[in-house]
Amino acid sequence: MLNRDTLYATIEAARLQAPGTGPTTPAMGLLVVRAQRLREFERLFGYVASERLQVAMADRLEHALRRVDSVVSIGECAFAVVLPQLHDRQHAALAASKVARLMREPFEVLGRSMRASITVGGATWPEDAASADELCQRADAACADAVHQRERHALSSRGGGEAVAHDALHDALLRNQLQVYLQPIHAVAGGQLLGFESLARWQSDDGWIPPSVFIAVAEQTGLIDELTRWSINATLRHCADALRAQPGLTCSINLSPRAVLEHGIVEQIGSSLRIWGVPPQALIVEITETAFVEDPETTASVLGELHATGVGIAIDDYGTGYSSLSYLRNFPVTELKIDRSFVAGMAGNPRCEQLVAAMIELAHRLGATAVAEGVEQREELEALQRLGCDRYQGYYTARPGPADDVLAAARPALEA
Ligand code: G
Ligand code: MN
Repeated sequence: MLNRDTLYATIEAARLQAPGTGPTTPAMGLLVVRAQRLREFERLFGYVASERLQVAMADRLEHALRRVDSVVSIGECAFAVVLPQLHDRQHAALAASKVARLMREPFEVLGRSMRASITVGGATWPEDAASADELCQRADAACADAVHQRERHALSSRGGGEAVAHDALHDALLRNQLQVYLQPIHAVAGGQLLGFESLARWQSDDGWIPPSVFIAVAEQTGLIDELTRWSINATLRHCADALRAQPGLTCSINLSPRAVLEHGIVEQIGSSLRIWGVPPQALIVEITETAFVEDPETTASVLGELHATGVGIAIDDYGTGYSSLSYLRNFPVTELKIDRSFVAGMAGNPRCEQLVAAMIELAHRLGATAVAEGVEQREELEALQRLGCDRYQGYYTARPGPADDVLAAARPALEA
């Protein structure tokens, strides 16, 4: 009995229950649960046994799942499980792993305890698929992948498969699909160009992949050192020209918390600076406060070494992380980058303006520069002028763009 219509109707119903949050948040998921090597099982235990196994599997699934989930039979000892209202992809991965674990337990069939080899594949909507049919295909393909990789469960590799993601990113690095975008940074008072922040962008064959995604992939798959090396070299190559035109400019680069912990990062930055003829004082390394969570001692000591070579150290997205002031105690920060949420909040919320004022003062008392991120409106810039902020960047003045274009557009300012 193939209940394809029932299954599609159940999937459609679950899609409508979707909480409908951000574009990367899966709204629902589908698991395909299949007993493998059924013929072998039947040879061992008889035909009746596989019929009973089918019933026992259904029973176990029904008991394991949430009330909102539904189980639909899709074949011999094969089921689809529709999971509405997922929080995120991890939620689907947890469900797949839980079901796979439960299916490993022996089944009581015909008075005997027997084990079956059962694999679970999962896919999420809208990440992996645009239709019920595609979702089923993806989950089924993930189930086949699991068998192939000798795993008990797998999620569709389109959204999160590490091996696939690793290969794609590696390939992108080789094929120069990654690009440096630059966003100009200006003086709050006077408005002159002071430097650029470098942002990595990846236009894959399937479209733009957000940095949050590919940086996470790089960190998870061990490509972070390669990505960092690429990013430093590509950035410095672009900045070297601009710096020749205006020696006082700075060039800011984002380092992921993991990249800071990679062996030899200080030497690597030093050698890239020499290769491109960029003085260390022109480079600012940006890290988020989260960098101090995983391994605060090593992070602080690496950044201390880097600072000793003359490179500036900025705390990025300041005020949103696990803000603790303790790491600032012994740490040579040269720049605080006030997160754009505070900047955007200033207009409607006087407390935001007070917080921005306090962050600017904190920066100054530490001998650091205060930089406002994400300035989108004239009123925000005016408030920053009143508050004595040093530098700003944001859509109000300039969006990030391909390095060559941004530098070409800045040429008159540079030569002025
Ligand atoms: O974490 P970090 O501050 O490095 O993030 C920089 C990101 O912020 C970039 O992806 C950039 O495109 C984005 N960005 C830069 N300026 C603005 C802005 O004015 N508004 C918004 N919403 N985003 C911005
Ligand atoms: Mn940044």
